[in-house]
Amino acid sequence: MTLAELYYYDVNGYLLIENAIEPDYLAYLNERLDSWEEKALQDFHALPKSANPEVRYDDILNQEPSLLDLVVNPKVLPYIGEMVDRPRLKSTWVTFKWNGGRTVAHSNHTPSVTHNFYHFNGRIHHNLFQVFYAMRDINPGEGGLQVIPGSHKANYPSPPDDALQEMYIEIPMKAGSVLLFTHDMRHGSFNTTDNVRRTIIFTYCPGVIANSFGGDTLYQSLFEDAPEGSWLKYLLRTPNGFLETYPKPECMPEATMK
Ligand SMILES: O=C(O)CCC(=O)C(=O)O
Repeated sequence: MTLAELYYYDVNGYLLIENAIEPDYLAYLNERLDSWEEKALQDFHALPKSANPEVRYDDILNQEPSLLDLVVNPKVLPYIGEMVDRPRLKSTWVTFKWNGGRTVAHSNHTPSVTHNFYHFNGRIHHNLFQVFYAMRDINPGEGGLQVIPGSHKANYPSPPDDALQEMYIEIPMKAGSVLLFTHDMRHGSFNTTDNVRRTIIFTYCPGVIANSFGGDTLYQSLFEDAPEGSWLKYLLRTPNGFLETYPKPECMPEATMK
């Protein structure tokens, strides 16, 4: 990470990186996701009329092996190495959002609960580091993430969202770009168009944090198949308090301070 990127990320809570997925890989992933979207459309039609027009498949990594290379995307790995302590992969999901599809604004930041805490102590530390890939262009109104820049450092608890509307900015994205952000930053989204928003989202966390569901062995079989000594194996390891359950690769992607 450059000093400019560190400064931008620390102040705002997010960073947009364009061309984060090689064009051939992006095309291949989108081909795979076409069948998921067909399935999602059926699931969407089965939803009650009053439901949020969104279909989300959690734990997509165990169901879609084409995503494995994305876990160790060389364009993103240095940022994970720089900003997450002893990182591991916690959650993976794909989301399709139709017109009216919404994620209500939220964040896990509190000014006082220290385990929910983005902080700086000689370097940036995260609890939850979000890696949000646009698989198609997300133009204004098409469900781009809406964020309150800097809210990951708020010292007061969030008032009701109605009072905050003017503080949100929306982040349009090009297909193949990635938005890195701290889950402490307040964020949500709303698709007001007829274009389907297609995103893949990964959460990385420090090795001490447990999976949200699926238990410690969520990635066991992928871990076993991953090459010895690889970053993939390391990121898929089980959590275990302050202990490492697999050695970190020696060749850490270090920040290039410019
Ligand atoms: O899918 C969205 O728009 C929201 C994603 C989100 O809330 C998250 O990554 O924490």
